[in-house]
Amino acid sequence: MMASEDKSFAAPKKPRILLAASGSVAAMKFGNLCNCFSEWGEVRAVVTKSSLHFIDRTTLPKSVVVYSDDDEWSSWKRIGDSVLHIELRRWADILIIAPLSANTLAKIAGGLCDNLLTCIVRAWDYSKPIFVAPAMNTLMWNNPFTERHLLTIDELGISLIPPVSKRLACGDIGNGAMAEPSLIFSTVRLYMEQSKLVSQ
Ligand code: PCO
Repeated sequence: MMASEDKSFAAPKKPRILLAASGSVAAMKFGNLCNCFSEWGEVRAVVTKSSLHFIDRTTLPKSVVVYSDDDEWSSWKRIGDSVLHIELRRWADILIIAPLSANTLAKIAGGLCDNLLTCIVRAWDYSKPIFVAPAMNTLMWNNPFTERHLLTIDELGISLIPPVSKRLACGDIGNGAMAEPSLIFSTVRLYMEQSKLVSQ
């Protein structure tokens, strides 16, 4: 048998996708995003408190378990009990944050970890990929902090799926809208297949 041939009978493992939403109006598309990824991998979701303003829970597939800050410490009573942000980062093959708000971008770039999502990022094993799809008002996107923060997260090894120009939630027209869920899905899937992190 050739070394490269796989003659095992085991079903190929589905990629374990950790999908996260932070507080931007674009979180209204989170259900759509979860549906795209659920057809391909095993999906678990992490939501921040602010993202919950925009997420309609009824749009999330039933198979997707949703974790929020309240879950982080509710199961922890004593040393030896599991810590949720560590369990989730061990479980995941990849983390995708879509939308990534200006605030969560700044927190990640500054190393802050004050909620479930930022604790996962701070505790991340960077041999595994993270993708982010920012979404924010054009002036926030054009603010000099954004470039500084993007440079910093790029150095950490986080991959960017850039925002696009269109009419935003507030009526402004310009860059800052989250990339379409279908584009986020195809970008991540292509990456995982090309880097052989998942079988095709
Ligand atoms: C706030 N921010 C935004 C967020 C970025 N906008 C978007 C799109 C949505 C509609 O297609 C809201 C998803 O425009 O990602 O608008 C203040 S202006």
